[in-house]
Amino acid sequence: MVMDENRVKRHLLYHYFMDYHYEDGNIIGYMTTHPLPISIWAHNLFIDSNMGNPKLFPGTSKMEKYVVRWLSKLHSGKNVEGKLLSGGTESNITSIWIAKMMGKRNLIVGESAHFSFLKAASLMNMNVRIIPLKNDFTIDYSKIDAGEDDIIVGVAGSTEFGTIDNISKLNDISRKSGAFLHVDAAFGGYVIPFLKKMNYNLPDYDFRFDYVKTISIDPHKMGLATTPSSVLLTRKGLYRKIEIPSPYLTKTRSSTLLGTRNSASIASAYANIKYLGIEGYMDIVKYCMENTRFLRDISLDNRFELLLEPVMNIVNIKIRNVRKTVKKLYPKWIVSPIERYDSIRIVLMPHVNRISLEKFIKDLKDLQSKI
Ligand code: 0PR
Repeated sequence: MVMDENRVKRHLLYHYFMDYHYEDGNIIGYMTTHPLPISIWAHNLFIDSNMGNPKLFPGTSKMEKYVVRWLSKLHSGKNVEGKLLSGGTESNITSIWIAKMMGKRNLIVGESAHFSFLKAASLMNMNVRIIPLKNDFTIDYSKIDAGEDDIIVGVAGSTEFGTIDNISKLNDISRKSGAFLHVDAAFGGYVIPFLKKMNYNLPDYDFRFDYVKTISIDPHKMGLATTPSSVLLTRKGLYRKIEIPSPYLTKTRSSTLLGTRNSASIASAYANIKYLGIEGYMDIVKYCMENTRFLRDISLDNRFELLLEPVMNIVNIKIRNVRKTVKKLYPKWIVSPIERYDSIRIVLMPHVNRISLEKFIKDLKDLQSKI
């Protein structure tokens, strides 16, 4: 042994305290949070599970099916399958990979689509057409000229604005053109269904639209599960398009990008669903939306302008000199710059509270008066 356990632990704590932590209250611009305690317990219990070799882990496999069924039901899915992948990036890449194997060659994304689609296009040598946004920060579908070689991406809960593209229109375009339609609900998939159950007037985006082929939904964002985790739901049979032989494993065909798959996150996502259920998730989303409203109101009271009325638990505050302000706020406040729209993004995750928000707005106001 080079070091005894206690010394290793001291080293770990030293590095732990170098990091920022959600419970400190200063990370207010990012869409991850501290996982629920039950999901951490579940994660640790299944720490050595590997769904790359599923027949060694039938219990984990059963939980994965349960999580997929639950999310499918929440997304009007019939004849839908899914797998728990490593994050929104892997889900989006996998969807584009499936589409590629179905003969698609070009990617059409809105200007606010997540950068993971550019990675997918780079990996698969695809052309990308970037479509501008309308005034409401959703994709301007009237500017899409799609053909049957194309993939159209719609976003339900955009990374920067929390807006929801008009999937109904994208579905029509897909029907007419034969383009493949993917919906990125990495953030919105654990928010919008619950808001709709609370009678928020939000557009539909899920499998009720017959041309939606795949949907990404991330438990490690608003699902409050451990990282890494994302579920890619697909119409039945689509994972088969990317199947590769894996002859020496317990399942002789592999249809995920990763071989060894971190499967503790399956247990984590499962635990949260069992613990919270739909009602519990509704309560969490309700709390986040109350804080969204609170931040909106105190921002306006302090003469800030918002880039848009919040759709979900994301607020964009317009400021001057974005880069400099964000730099000056750090590390007291960690927010995301959206420089091209002269604004900053605050994501009202469950760890963000009103006391922090009040202090933040005061600091922002002081700083802006000096910049
Ligand atoms: N799709 C959407 C709509 C997203 O917002 C994101 C990530 C992804 C896909 C990709 O997901 P993964 O990061 O799981 O691969 N959006 C977050 C963001 O860019 C990711 C994030 C979260 C980054 C927390 C930093 C961080 O501290 O804000």
